[in-house]
Amino acid sequence: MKDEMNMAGLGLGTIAIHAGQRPDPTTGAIMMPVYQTSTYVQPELGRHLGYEYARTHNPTREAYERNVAALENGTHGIAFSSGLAATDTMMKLLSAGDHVVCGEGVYGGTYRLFNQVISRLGIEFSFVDSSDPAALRAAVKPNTRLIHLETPTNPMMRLSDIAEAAEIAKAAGALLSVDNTFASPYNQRPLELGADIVLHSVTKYVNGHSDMVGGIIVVRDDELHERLRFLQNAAGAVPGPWDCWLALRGTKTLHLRMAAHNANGQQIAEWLDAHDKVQQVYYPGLPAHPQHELARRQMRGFTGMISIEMGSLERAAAFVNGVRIFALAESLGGVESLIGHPAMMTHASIPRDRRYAMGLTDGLVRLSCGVEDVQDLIADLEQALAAV
Ligand code: P1T
Repeated sequence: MKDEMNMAGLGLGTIAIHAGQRPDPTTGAIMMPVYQTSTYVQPELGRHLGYEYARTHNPTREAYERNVAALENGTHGIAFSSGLAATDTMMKLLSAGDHVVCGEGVYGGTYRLFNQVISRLGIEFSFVDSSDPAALRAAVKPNTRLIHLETPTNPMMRLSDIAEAAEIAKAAGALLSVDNTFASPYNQRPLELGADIVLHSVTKYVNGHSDMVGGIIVVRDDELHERLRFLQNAAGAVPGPWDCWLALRGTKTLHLRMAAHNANGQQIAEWLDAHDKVQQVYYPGLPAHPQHELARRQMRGFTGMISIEMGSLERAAAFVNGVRIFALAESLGGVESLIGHPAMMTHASIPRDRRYAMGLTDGLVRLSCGVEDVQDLIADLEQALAAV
């Protein structure tokens, strides 16, 4: 039976389809089976076949972890039951008395986890505008152990310079973690830019089909991997085998999906930018985006995520209630287009003043452009805007 393919020098599409997988040794099945089991029989006391209990090991999960690790150009993937479970477990690398510098533009649930849960455990946070390297540098303290960024941010589409943040982290003796959910490994690979940890809500672009919830961490360093692998098993927020299989199925088309998301996102952002009922468009692929140059340097494409300012809650509500192909729902990154109102949905747990300071107003609408035919998406947005 063929061994796993060596991925060195291969393109991302080939990696997406083949990395981490080999035909099943018993039957030759080309697709990784779903090992739907909680435990493994041991031939005799003191000897097992490498698998003892499914919280610790599962072959379907391992194939998916190897696959995403290769997509991120890392060496180890560690999978979790949700994006927040991945973030929560990563925070268990820290101890009471440690300090974290966190980009202020992180997903509302990440902010809630840090501000309402982890901070109660004696870990201190500074939330700063991480798009400004000077602000990041100024926030570092002698006990800073982690710098955590999201780039682009959800939903303001602000970027942080990962290479520069990696230098700041290194000088401080801290780790740099990057939530790469919005970009996906097709558009951005933080480990190549010096990050120590990359994290995904797999629920979004990595899986891409809105049919499971999951999270993953990818690292290159063996010792960091050992610590995170220990925590994965010790804290136990692992995904089930079916969800791992769905994620692994999703990654096979990551390169095809992302190329289509990028193309639709760019075209729709340009169309919205020219529309007189839209006051502002936040999209890194537009030359007027304040970090367009950084986006071109750090990213391969700009995704299907677009936020727009409609001017008021009433106008935003009229717009999101008027769409027919776009669906009003939380989440993002699936093949189908979604629309959301961050202030009342995904970012409702962030206090109003903090939201407004970031530009996350009650008039802000977020679009996750799927891979439908772009003229149909534009026609849908046109008819919904006409009613505003
Ligand atoms: O939902 P979960 O898989 O636990 O992932 C949390 C998470 C982490 N990081 C980013 C950047 C995210 O956007 C999310 C989840 N976000 C949404 C559900 C949303 O609609 O924005």
